[in-house]
Amino acid sequence: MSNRTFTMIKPDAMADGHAGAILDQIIKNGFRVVALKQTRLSLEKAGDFYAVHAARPFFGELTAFMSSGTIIAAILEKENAVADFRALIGATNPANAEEGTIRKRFARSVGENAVHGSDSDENALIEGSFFFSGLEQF
Ligand code: 3AN
Repeated sequence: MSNRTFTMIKPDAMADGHAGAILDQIIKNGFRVVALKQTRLSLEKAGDFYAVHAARPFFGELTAFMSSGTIIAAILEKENAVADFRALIGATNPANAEEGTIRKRFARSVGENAVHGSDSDENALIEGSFFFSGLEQF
């Protein structure tokens, strides 16, 4: 079990002014910031990042949305990071997310759902290295 996960604050939450509150909630819940940057994905890069979803019907919508504005990408550290972070962000569809979770508080919809959280240790590593070199991780 690894102690790191990867997150993005998505364009909806950035545009809605929630980045500060989301980072505050993450840090107050015991996650240490290993790496962090504001950036913007091109449509092509968004497609690379979400390649596992290429066959899903929402792929075009997802990549268009994820390249529609700036994001904040971060690697986070905590014991049991992947599972604890998934619990903190809540269900993919904010309508089903528990009260107080990041998606319940800040997401607009299932497609524009405020934050990404890795779904496994393996993907956390792959996704973190998509955005950050070893020299950028502390
Ligand atoms: P999660 O982000 O909770 O792991 P996944 O892996 O099922 O959820 O989906 C990846 C991303 O694809 C979601 N964060 C969401 O932005 C988008 N997505 C998932 N389901 C839908 C849907 N039915 N319609 C539009 N976008 C979706």
